Amino acid sequence: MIDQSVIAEHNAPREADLRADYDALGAGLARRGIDIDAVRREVAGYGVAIPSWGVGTGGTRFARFPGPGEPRDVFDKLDDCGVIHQLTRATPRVSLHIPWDRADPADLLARAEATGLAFDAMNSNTFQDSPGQTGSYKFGSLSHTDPAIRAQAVEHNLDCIEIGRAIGSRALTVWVGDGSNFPGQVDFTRQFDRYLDTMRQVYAGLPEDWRLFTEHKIYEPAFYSTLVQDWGTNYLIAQELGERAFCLVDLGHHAPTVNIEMIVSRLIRFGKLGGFHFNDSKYGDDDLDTGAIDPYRLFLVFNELVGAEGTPGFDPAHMLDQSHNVTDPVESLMVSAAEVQRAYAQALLVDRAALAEFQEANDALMASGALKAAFRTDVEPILAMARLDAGGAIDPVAAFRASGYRAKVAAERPELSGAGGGIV
Ligand SMILES: [Mn+2]
Repeated sequence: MIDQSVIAEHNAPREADLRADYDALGAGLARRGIDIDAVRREVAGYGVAIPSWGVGTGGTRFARFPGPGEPRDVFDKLDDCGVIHQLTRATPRVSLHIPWDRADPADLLARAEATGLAFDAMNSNTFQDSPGQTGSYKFGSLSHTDPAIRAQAVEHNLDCIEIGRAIGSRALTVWVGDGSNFPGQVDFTRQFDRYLDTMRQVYAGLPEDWRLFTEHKIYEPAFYSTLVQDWGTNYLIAQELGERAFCLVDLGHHAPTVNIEMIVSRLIRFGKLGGFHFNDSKYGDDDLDTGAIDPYRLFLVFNELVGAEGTPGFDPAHMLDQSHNVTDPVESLMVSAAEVQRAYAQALLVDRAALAEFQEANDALMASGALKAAFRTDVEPILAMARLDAGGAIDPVAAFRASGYRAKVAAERPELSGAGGGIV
């Protein structure tokens, strides 16, 4: 962890300017009937989970270029996640991935406590073979033609639940790579029926206070057909499984022109929005940093979420899920957490009464303008003030660079080939 005095030293010369910027923004928002302190309190209470695999350098199908001081195991990952939360105060939970993060639950809890973190959803992995595994997932997992391999995949998911129970997790996220590469390779209906049957067994093993999230993805690793390819199939699964089954929306898992905020709205309307994997994309499942390509789309997603606040049972989980190939993962995750907070803060500024009036009057120009007025507002002083109040850094990346943390862990962590990366 970073010594708190480093953060105080970083904040001291920046605080007066921040307070001046915050007061100026507050005066402008007050003229719009918005209380800046109320927005700041909402932002301060908002958290987005970090995926454990995100703190390692990602990679592509072609290569992976590891950076210095990469985490060697789940405990190093928790340390990095702890630093991200220490500086941003926006990432209080970590999402583990089994088997990559398998460890004694008591040790996991101890390190989480030491780093000030809690555990978010568990993620199962039946898209690759693990050492010691009997049957191969080359031709699928939960939907495999071989009942023994399907049973093995079910058992793995139940194992993830057991580990999660021991460390205080309350959800299981299931994403499978099952699909096909050739027309005719699989029977769509029989494959889906096999998946529904195995997922019913996983659902039956879910503790009463847990939720099950299924994640759709349009393509990859299968390139002709994918078993859970879109939100429609995902919704059917959640409907079939039961009331504790929900759909997880990964922003990158759609065709480039798909209207994701509208999918979010539909899932909210029918009580099946489980949560998000935030990232950004230009072409496909690019896993670029959240808000790096299309921050307006991220804002429009949050506009739907803020609009739905107060809906009974509405409690989506929020997590980052991205791959860092050319940046320091800790820096990318800090910036991305702020991008999610920024979209949330901007969505809180939307004049919803005025927007509803414009919609009723079919005033398209003014309705669009109501959204743009919120999106154009620079809310950075609100985010920075929320961080400062909570003991975080006014500028997390600058504070991280000043801390020397990366050089320190680079000296302590010998490079391990093949560790860390993963794109889900
Ligand atoms: Mn994902």
